[in-house]
Amino acid sequence: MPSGWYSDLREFLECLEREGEIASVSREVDWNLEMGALSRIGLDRRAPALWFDNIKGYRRDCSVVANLIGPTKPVIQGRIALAMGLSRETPTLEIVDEFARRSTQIIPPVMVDSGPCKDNIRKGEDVDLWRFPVPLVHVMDGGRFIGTWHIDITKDPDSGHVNWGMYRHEVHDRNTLGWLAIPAQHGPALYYQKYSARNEPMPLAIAIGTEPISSVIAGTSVPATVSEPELAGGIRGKPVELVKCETVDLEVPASAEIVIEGFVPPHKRHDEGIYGEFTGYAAGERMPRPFMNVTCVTYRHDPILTMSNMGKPWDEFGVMSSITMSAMIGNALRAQGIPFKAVYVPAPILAVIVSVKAPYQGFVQTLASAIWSSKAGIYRPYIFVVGEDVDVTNAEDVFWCLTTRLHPLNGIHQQHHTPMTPLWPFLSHEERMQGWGSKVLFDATFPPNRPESDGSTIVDLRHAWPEDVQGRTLRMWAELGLG
Ligand SMILES: Cc1cc2nc3c(=O)[nH]c(=O)nc-3n(C[C@H](O)[C@H](O)[C@H](O)COP(=O)(O)O)c2cc1C
Ligand SMILES: [Mn+2]
Repeated sequence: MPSGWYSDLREFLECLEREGEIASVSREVDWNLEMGALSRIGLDRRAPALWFDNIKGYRRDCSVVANLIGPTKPVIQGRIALAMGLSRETPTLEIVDEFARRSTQIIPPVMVDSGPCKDNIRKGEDVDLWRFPVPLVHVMDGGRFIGTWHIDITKDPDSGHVNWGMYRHEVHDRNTLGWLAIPAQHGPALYYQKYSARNEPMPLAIAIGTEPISSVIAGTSVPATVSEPELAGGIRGKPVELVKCETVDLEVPASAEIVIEGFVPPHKRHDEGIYGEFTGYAAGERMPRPFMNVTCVTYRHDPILTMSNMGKPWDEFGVMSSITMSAMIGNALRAQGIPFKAVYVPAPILAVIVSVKAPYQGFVQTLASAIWSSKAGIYRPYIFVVGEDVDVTNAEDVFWCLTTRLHPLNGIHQQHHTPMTPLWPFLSHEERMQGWGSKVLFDATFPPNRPESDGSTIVDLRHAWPEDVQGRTLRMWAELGLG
């Protein structure tokens, strides 16, 4: 069990070392597909995170950490539990509950005068993003992506509200970066529209390699009314330390490994993408998108670049979101007083599974509407509602419920013309171009007024034997030593 909180990425890496959750790779590895393939193998085998410090063609003073929050054994979210200061064997729904509980407290950030991220400062002509061993992760990627696990910091030009997000960044050249933020989903894409309408460039700062919680919060769907730096403080139980940028009016975590500052010019576009994504597909097209002119890069001595390898489940986004989205959707339902037993959003996070005991006829529709109107729920095209006896984290249990309680005609409710993300693999080309999506609710609950005589009595250990017989036979089973 780790003690205390991590002030920077390096302290978290020390914790992972103590827990056997990170492995050093000191033999030479190529940034060109080899780091990508090795980290994919690590995800598939639920192996420790990987720390590459000998990258072909690069000085050894910059290393790369992959799979920081990747899937683990025995509990898939073990490293995010460690990031939260919990035991790595904490059961999934306990991590979700703890995240949900802490996310209702806010702890504002504190400003500091300087920090390790200012060890080295390179401005203007001295900016060279190729200095860092940026990986080409998948063979289908449109380029090398430096931003795959980081914080994007932007400010609403009207309200001054600061947003933290996480959007992929392809390196176009030594001082130009790609930027993909999907409008209906993200504040920054709307901020950019406001700056553009005024013909002004949008300031953007990217902090790579922060203490673990801040980056997790950047990748979490947080309502626009909530401040991510304050939420990160709440989850950590300790404020985030921020420092001013050199060339833009924004603040970044002081202990970040690498900080990239610059502006997204209005109206201009550069071809961007594609990238192998968390859905398990490289969906969408390489097409003109906004980009960032980099004005300054600051970095720690011996900087560590974090790299996330998106792809077929499980990847880091799936691991992280299975905790954070489940918690945020749960909190949205609680805020509206809508009863439920458990919510789980497993990778690839397109489906929300909720267990409930429906208190009245039509309740499931209200539940689905509430999920789809919450920030974390907007882009989940599938909702599966199951009975409260079902373990939402157990795919076999969920499948049993779906294939026995879901009425093939009456249990399926579709919504047309909903907002979409181009990353949804099932969309037709026309839908992608027109920006239309659709959603579906699968109601696998027995109606509240259904008589037991209609065959809804469950036959498992808990329901088919009296409690005293269950207890007695479980003890007998243990004595028999049958495992
Ligand atoms: C590694 C990683 C890369 C991501 N890249 C993008 C991206 O390029 N574009 C995007 O719209 N969302 C991306 N996401 C999802 C967003 O980070 C997520 O939706 C988050 O809620 C964004 O914050 P916001 O709600 O403040 O915009 C990515 C997530 C992760 C973990
Ligand atoms: Mn955000």
